[in-house]
Amino acid sequence: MHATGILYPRSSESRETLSLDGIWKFAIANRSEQNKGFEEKWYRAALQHCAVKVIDMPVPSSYNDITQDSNIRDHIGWAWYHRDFFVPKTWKSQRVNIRFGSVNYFAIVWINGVEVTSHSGGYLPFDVEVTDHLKFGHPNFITVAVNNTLTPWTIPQGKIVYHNDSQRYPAGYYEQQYNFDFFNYAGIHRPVILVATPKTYIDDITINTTNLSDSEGVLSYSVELGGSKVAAYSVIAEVYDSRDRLVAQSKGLTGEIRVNNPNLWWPRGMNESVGYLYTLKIQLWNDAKNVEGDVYRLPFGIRLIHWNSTGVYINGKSVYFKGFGRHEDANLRGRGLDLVTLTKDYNLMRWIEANSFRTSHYPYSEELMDLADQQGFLVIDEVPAVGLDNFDDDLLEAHKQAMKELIQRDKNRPAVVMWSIGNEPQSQKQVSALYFDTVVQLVHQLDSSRPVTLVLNKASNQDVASIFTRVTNFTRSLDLARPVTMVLAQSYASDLAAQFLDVICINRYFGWYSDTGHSELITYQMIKEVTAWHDKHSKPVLVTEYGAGALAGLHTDPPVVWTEDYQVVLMEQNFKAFDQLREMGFLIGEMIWNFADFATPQEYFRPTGCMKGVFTRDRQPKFAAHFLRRRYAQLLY
Ligand code: GCB
Repeated sequence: MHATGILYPRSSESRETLSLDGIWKFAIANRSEQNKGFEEKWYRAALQHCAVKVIDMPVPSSYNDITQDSNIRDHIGWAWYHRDFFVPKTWKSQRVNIRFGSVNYFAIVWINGVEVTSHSGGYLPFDVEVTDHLKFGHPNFITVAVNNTLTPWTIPQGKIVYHNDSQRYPAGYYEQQYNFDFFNYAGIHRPVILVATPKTYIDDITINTTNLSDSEGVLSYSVELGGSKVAAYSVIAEVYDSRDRLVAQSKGLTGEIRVNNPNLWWPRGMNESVGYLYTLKIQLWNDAKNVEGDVYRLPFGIRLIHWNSTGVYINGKSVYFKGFGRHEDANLRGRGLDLVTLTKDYNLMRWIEANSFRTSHYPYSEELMDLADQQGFLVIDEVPAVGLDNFDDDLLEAHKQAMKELIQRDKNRPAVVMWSIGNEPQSQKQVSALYFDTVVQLVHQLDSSRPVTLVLNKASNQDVASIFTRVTNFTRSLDLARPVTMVLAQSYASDLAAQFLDVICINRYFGWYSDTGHSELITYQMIKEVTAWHDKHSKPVLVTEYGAGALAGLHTDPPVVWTEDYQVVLMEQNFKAFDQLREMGFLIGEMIWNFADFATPQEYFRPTGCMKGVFTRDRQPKFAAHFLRRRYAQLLY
C-alpha cells in the first residue's frame, strides 16, 4: 500500500520509465489446488519451469476472454503471471519504483523471488520501491499472483457459493456471486511501469484553485518529497500555459500562485475554450551543490466548483450534465486498458454531443481520465462500492481506503467535479445511515472542493406512500370489482443516505423494470420521483440511470421491450419528464444507461450482456444513438 503519493509515471529530465507491458507467462491454480503456487513457490523461478500448464497472456488485459477455455473464463481464485525484464546499468544510482495501474482484485508481487508488495482493490494504482531488489545491468524477473475472489468485506462485495448437493452435482462446483451485473473481469488490467527517479524525489503534488476574479486565478499548491536528503533541496514551482510559456511561479513546499488573466478550464459547450490545461512544473534544487534534482510536470486546470440546493456551478455558471453511465468493457480484452476503444469512445461521445459521464461502477484508467481533462468532459468519479448490502466495520475500512486511494489519484483533475461513494446500496437499512455519514465525512475532509454523491435506487420517504397510493388508485379505477394487493419489494423501502449528500443521484427504470412495456407511465412517474427527492432534501437531483435493453436490429411496431423501437420510445418519454423538471429548476442532468452494451455473467435474462447501450459492444450506433444525438445537440446549459 502506498503511503502518500501515486503520481502518474511521466518521464522528465530526471525521470525515466520502462514499460513491462507485453506478453507475460500465465497459469491458473485449479480450484482444488489453490495453494499449490505458494506451497511450490512458483514465484522463485520462471513459471514455465513450475509444475503447471503455462500459456501466453497479454498485459494489460483481462485474462477471461483470451483463450477457448471456460475454466479460464470462469476461474475463481489465484492466477499467476510472470515475465523477465532487463534493468539498465545506468539506473544504479536511482530510486526505482514499480507501479501497477490496476490489478483485479487482490495482487501479490515478487521481484526476483522476493515479495515486494500486495494490494487489495481492483481499480486503483499501487506502487512500491524496488531498488534493493533489482539487479542493475542484468536480467530480472517479476511474478504476480492475482486473486479475483469477492467477499462480504471487499469493495465491491461478493460471496463464493459451493454447490454441493450430491443429488444434482456429482462433482460440485463453485460460484462467485455478486450484487452487480457487469462481469467480474480479472487480471493485470492496466500498465505495469518501472519508474527511475533521483534518490530524493517528488512524491506527491496537490494543486487547487482557491479563488477566481476577472483578472486573476489564485492557486494553492503543496509538494511532498521522499528520500533521505530532503533537507538539502528547495522547491521551485512554475506554471506554464498550453504554449509552454512561463506565466507564474513560486518557491517552497507549499504556497500560493497567482495567474494573471487565466484561461479557465471549461467543460464542453459552456465556453469557446474547452479543457484548457496548464502545466505545473515542480523542480527540486540542491542549493549547496547548485545542481538541479527531480522534476515532475503535472497538467492541471484553473476552475472553481460550487453547489447549492438547486445546482452545481463551474466558474459561476450552472451545469447541466448530459451524458452516460459507462463501463470499461471491450471485446476480448474485457476490462483491460484498450487505447483503441478508449479513443473511439471519446470520438463517439463528442459526436453525440455529450458533456459528461460517470465512472460507473469503479474508477476508470488514468489514460482515460487524461482525455476527459483535455476534452472538457465532466466526470462523476465513483469508487467500486456497488450494491453494498451489509455494513460492518471491515467493509467500512475497505470503503474508506478505496475513497482515499481514489482521491489521492484524481484530486488534481479538473474534469472530476463530483465524488460518488457508490452505486445502489441497500440504503434503507438502519446501519447504512451511520456508515454513509462516516464515508461522506471522510470525503469532505479529504477534499472540500467537490460535492459528494451516492447513486440511489431506494425510494425517498415521501415516495413510498405516494407511489402506493397512486398505483392503488389507478388499479381501482380500472377495476373496482376485485381487491388490490401488492408484493412488497425492497426497492420501495426508504433511503437513509441522501441526507448526507451534496447532490442526489438516482437510477430509475420506469417502463422497464417496473410497469414493463408501459411507456405511457414514464413521464408522470419520473416527474413525481425527481420532485419527491428534491422536496424532501432540498438538493440538486441528477438522474444517473434510465434506459431499456435493445437488441441491435430488432424492431417491432407497436414497440415492445427489447426492440430498438421501444428503447427510443422509453427515451422519448423520459425526455419529456426531464424537460419539465429542468424548468422546475433542480434537475441538474440526465445520464442514459448505458453508453454501450457490456458483458455480464451468464444469466437467462441477459443475452451475453446488458443490452442497454445506445451503441453496441463494438461501438456501432443503435437507432437510440441518433435519437440521443438530436437531443444532446439541442440541450444547452
Ligand atoms: C442498475 C445498475 C446497473 C445495471 C442496470 C441494469 O440499476 O446500476 O449497474 O447495469 O441497473 O441494466 O440492470
